[in-house]
Amino acid sequence: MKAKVLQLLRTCEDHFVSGEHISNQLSISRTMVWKYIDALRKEGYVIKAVSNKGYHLVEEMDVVNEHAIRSRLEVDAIFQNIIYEDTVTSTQQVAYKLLGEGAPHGTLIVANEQTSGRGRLGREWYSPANTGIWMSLIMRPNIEMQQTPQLTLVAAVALARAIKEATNYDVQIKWPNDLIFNGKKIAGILTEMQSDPDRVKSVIIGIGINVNQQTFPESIANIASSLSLETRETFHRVAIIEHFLREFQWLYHTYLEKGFSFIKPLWEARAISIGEEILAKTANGELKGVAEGISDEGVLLLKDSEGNSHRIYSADIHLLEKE
Ligand code: BTX
Repeated sequence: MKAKVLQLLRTCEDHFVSGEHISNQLSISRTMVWKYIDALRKEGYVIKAVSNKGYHLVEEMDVVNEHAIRSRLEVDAIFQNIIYEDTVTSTQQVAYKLLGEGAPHGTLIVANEQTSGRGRLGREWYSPANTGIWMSLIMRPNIEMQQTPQLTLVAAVALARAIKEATNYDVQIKWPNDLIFNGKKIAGILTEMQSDPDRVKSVIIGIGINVNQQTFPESIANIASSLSLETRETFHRVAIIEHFLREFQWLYHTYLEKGFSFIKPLWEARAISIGEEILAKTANGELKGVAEGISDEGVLLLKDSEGNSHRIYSADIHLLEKE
């Protein structure tokens, strides 16, 4: 209900909305309207009340919680099962637990802070409170197992587009899972698949976005940054989440319908490593060469100095000229 009150206040952004209107629209008493307004104020929303006029949402603070997200969902949004926690070990871990309890397709887990956020291969993901977006999506796509890595690329395009819409800044994608701003990593994606021997049962897509951090631990300060550090502005995390969910839902469904060929040009238009000399560190060793692009399946194509082509399914990519 709080989400609906917030939604009504937001749709009347430029003017007052009367308590009577809210009470009629939501079929609740005027006293209940007042209680919800009071609760929203306590969360940090600045809501002006003028007798005979009603309520006016003067300022939205960077409030992230379940109803702040729900109030911004499209009517046809698939992310109806929203779980918000203040502190978790890792939203991926929460997602695994919820999967065990039968969580539906389109479950969204968001945390304000992660104490054991993780990246690929068990690496640490720095996830301090109040400044970043740490979330996981549970999806149950009907795709082949080898297609799962494509979902990382779908999410990367959705994220780049969402950041552009919410902040007006362009970010780039480094294959397979990094978002880069001014040469530094501002977001990462971790896609984990659960499968039977022959089919994908579910996929957990973890997204970490550095939004308003002003500092980073020394160990990653030279490679990591936040949207705020790069632009000297601050951003509302919930607005970025809103745009991401919309973009991801649209791209995900279009991908399932039309295949990866629809995503490929959108991905390539934002790709940072293509045409560059790179070092790919794979589980089987290192390969040096020019990144030629991605295949129709989303696999990275690399040509070494002897002209041999290699298909890279999973690796860490280092741009040689710039690093
Ligand atoms: P990755 O393995 O590509 O990157 C991990 C590496 O990135 C680390 O080893 C470190 O060098 C660097 N790093 C650590 N923290 C940060 C940070 N905040 N910003 C930039 N660089 C950093 C990337 O893995 C995938 C990350 C997914 C994170 C999300 S958050 C929500 C979900 N829950 C969870 O535990 N993980 C995912």
